[in-house]
Amino acid sequence: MILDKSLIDQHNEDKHASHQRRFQALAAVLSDENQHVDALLDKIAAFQVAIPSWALGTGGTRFGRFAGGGEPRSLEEKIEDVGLLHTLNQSSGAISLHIPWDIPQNPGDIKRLAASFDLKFDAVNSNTFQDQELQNFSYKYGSLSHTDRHVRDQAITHNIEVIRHGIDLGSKALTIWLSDGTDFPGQQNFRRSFERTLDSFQQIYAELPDDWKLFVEYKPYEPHFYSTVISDWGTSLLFCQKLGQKALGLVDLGHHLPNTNIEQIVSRFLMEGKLGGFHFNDSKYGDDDLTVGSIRPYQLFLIFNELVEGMSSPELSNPALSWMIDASHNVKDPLEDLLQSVEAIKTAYAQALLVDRKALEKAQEENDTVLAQEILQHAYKTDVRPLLAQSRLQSGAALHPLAFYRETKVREELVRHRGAKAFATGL
Ligand code: LRH
Ligand code: MN
Ligand code: MN
Repeated sequence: MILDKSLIDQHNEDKHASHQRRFQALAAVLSDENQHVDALLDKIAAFQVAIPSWALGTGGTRFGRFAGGGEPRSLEEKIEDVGLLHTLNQSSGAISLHIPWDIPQNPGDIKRLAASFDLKFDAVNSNTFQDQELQNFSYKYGSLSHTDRHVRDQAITHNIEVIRHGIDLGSKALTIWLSDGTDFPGQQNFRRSFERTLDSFQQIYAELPDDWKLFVEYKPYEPHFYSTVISDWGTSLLFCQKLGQKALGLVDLGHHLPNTNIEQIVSRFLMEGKLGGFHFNDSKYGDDDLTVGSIRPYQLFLIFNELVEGMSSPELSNPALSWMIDASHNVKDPLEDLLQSVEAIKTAYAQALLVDRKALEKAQEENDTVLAQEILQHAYKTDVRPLLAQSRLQSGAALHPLAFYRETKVREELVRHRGAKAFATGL
């Protein structure tokens, strides 16, 4: 399905007058506060968040899945869906593939299709957490960390194949989330499983093209419940430091134990120049993969506050970051959910851009705790929605993507094209 751009123009015209009133009011307040509105709009417009190919179908739990219909049945249709999102918000200009869930059979065609929607390929993701039909060895007791060399070799070969797929598509990074771990005390020797994993990583790293990055994702539990090999940011950093310059940590917001201070982790990674990117989602209990910003928007803002500070600091030299959503759950229309997630990410980013850095630094130096909080919360409480809408308007996107999506009955149209029983493959 390809959206008719003139419908977006019509939508923007209908909403233009009320939007202008709200935007002009905000722009006046921001100018009074010495903010450069045009520079803010440029930064907001440039911020692109990649969409994972596995988020386009309704997610499930181990107890069930309630698919919604009209879901993409192939990689081509997944690209079409991301194209739809990008047309609506001009902020989702990349797709991230999980191999072998989404193998590009004919990479030339796939690349052309993506380019027709103005989409790039973000990091490619390997999968050694499931056994595939034709594979020789099982990952039941691990993959890159396995005690048996044959299993490790199989997992290494898979990762190298994923790099090759990525090269064909123009990706520039491989993300490894290693599910390896144990379920019971004593099951494995922690040190040896680390060493085996490092050896496997080194072999994969050796195959990375010069201009590629390797993202090392960490997670404290699930699918294993006693230990995981890459349990936390410290372990991820350790691997990255041992591997070399191209290896960088990846922060998935859902991969922390409750109440972890994620913004401080972000600051530490940035300090070492070792932050690679993000998997955005939100959670109440564990790796819930809920819509970004739906549970703890203030935490998201605080994370972006560190990101903006760290990425603009002349003392630091972290490489450019990769932004991706990693969320999918049981109840919402996945496309609506992704529109909400992108909006939440850009909201937190815009609010963080508003933080008066000089005043904050002064308050910190003078130990003025009250003022420091006031400065942060002043930015956080600013309603930046008209700023985001204006940035969309200037980029040719819809003023209100979600409203447009519903008004034009996009999902109904997808169900008509693909069928009520079209369920996406993947998770
Ligand atoms: C693991 C994870 C990881 C996977 C994705 C499907 O919980 O976050 O990033 O690749 O889910
Ligand atoms: Mn993730
Ligand atoms: Mn996860």
